Amino acid sequence: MSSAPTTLFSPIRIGDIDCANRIFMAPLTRCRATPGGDVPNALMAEYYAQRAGAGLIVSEGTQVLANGKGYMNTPGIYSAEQESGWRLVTNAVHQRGGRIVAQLWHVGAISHPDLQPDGAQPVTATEGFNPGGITRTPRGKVERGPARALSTDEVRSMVGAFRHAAEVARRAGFDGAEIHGANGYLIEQFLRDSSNQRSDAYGGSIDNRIRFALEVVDAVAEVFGASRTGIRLSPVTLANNAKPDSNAQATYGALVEALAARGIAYVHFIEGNTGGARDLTGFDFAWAKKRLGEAGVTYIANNRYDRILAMHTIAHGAADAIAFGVSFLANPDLPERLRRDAPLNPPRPKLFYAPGAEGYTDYPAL
Ligand code: 8OZ
Repeated sequence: MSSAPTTLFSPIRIGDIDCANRIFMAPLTRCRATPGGDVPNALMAEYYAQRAGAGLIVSEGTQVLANGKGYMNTPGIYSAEQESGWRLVTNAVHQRGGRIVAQLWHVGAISHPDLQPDGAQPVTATEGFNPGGITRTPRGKVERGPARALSTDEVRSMVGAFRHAAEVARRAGFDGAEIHGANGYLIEQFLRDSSNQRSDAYGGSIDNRIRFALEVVDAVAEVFGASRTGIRLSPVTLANNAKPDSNAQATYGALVEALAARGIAYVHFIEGNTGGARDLTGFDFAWAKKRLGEAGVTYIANNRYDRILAMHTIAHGAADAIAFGVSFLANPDLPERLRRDAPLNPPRPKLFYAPGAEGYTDYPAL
């Protein structure tokens, strides 16, 4: 029996989510939520609906708690108003035949007191951990400072916050949830020994450092089912000044084994340094693809893919789907353009995080 070869344009079923093609929209922070309650709105619904031709849309990072916020005007996913706002988004995407999962996010130490309820100190794995760097708050540009360690009880509450956010996402009509375990944010702060020096059950050994991530996975899977739960990982990124783990292969390898055992829908890998060179040194991504594949877990690849690299990667079975970030932002009809090998709109980076429709919903389709 012969079957058509798998291409970038072939449908794929990811857990229980049916996707029309393997050209996915990567999560992209755009800072267009309505200020005040960080509420998703009609403009955001239009933006996502324009991109419904993606096999799967991963929403921008959406904070699971007010203290999980690290940038101005990122949307939340914990309040009743936010649930209604997200309902606009999921309805608009579904009406166009698309699929969308919510990316559940807590920035941990990447926040700043100016962005916290009551000007509180941001929270993280280790007392005093300071990722450094400059961020923008309502006061302008400010330097990040040291965060405080979550107590063991607070870590358990944080797992509950992810569970609550998944419940909001499910009621809002999302097809599933992706846990943001990448790019130097809270979950990655727990994973790496460079940012986790805890001495309780959530620090020290690899089993302890991956515990928080796995408890979050299990909590989200209780809400959506494992077949609608994914996680994004960046084993070797330096994003947000993240320092490498002393043994990324061992740490992330143990996590991949545990995720394979759980049979979640997918793992979404940032290959190399986020938005930077595709230097894959430090983690064996091909091993992860093979190990997850044996367990029926989809491998989504991301980081600076273009049409040719994406087509070759799918044809060779090195990934099951490819997530495109900047090119999807600038091309609402990216799958159609890749199909036809049509030219792409150039992105306008100055408007990536600016308010309003300009540089957001005004990129033309073919
Ligand atoms: C760019 C700007 C703000 C946030 C990430 C959520 O790196 C982000 C992000 C990216 O994962």
